[in-house]
Amino acid sequence: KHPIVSLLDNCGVKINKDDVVRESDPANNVPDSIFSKLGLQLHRRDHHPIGILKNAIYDYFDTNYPNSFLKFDDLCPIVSVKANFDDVLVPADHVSRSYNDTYYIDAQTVLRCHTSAHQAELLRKGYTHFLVTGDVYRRDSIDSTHYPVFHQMEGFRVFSPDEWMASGMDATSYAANNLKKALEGLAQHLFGAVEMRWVDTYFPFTNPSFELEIYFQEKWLEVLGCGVTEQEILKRNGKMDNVAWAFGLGLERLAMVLFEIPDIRLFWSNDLRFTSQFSEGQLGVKFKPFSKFPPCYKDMSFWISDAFTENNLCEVVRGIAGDLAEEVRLIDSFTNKKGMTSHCYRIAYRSMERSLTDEEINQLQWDVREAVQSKLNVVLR
Ligand code: FA5
Ligand code: MG
Repeated sequence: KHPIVSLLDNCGVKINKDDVVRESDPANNVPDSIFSKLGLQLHRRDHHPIGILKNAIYDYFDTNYPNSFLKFDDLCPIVSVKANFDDVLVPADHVSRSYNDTYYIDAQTVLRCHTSAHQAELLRKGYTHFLVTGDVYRRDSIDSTHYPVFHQMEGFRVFSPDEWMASGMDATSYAANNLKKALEGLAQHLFGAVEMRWVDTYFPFTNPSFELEIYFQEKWLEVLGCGVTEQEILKRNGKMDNVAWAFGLGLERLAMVLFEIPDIRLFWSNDLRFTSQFSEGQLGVKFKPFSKFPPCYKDMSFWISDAFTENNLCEVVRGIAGDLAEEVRLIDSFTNKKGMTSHCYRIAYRSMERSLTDEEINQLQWDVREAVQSKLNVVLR
């Protein structure tokens, strides 16, 4: 039985299962490496850093808002295009809808690219305070803080008019204020003192919208997005006279800061030297690297075609090298007189668990070159 079929059974998703497993379905762009992650639910393992973090966030909400936030951590990651995009007002031409950014099972069904996919459904069911934790899927770049499968926690809170009226503030400022206080409190609860900053941003489903960044490994790391919910979403789902805030936490990013985990691939490691360092309820643990093998860099140059995208390249690289690919970075690009554009990418190979031999890396790079040439319609130089 194909793993996705049992998953669909459990989710009660009504789509044609034959379509899902038919590799040739033109709308299906989900590779095996992603299929194999479906259903693993790292966020439901109490000894895994993601599960430990989820429970710590639950504690914060239970303490500060007793008996108010309902928790969901088992909603099906396979959702309709409507739930993932339309219901949260993502415009028809928004890049996130493209096959380049999102994994499609068929033309109407995707692997959710954010936990916001559940907002409207839960609002319609009448919930006003909820947390939704789950695995989310995106075609994305390759580096230490990006992975095509990761975990988010959505938070949503609806206010009734008397709540902001009493404050003398307008509804939007009241909600924005309350949201920032809630998340600053969460950061304080998780990290104690930490260097952080708010950045204004845009989401189709909130206005105003913000991101929180934390200073980590000498860089600003974006850990969450949030904002005041667009009135249209409330209106469509029976909350016309209310105001609400919402957030989406990047759980890997927060766990990297909390446990000092340097690379996002480690969350998927079954190596006991990783897994044994964490235990249920233990927030104070700092990860001790068990090996520091040097990365090996290989460069690859090619003439691109119009259809070339970096996400496609990254997926080909992951398809061959899996988690041995640590980073794929554009290091040079130029266009010649004939209008042809050349890109040079540097791939860093490194195992978190062992040292790689020269033969192994050369073979990987050879296979990557072959695959890039045959699948991406580019001309190697
Ligand atoms: C969203 O996904 C919004 N749905 C969040 C939101 C919810 C905003 C509710 C407003 C209201 P964004 O694409 O920025 O936003 O992702 C949220 C977080 O997920 C990021 O801040 C980051 O911490 C994490 N994240 C994004 N992409 C990756 C990735 N490839 N690997 C690991 N973490 C990621
Ligand atoms: Mg973002």
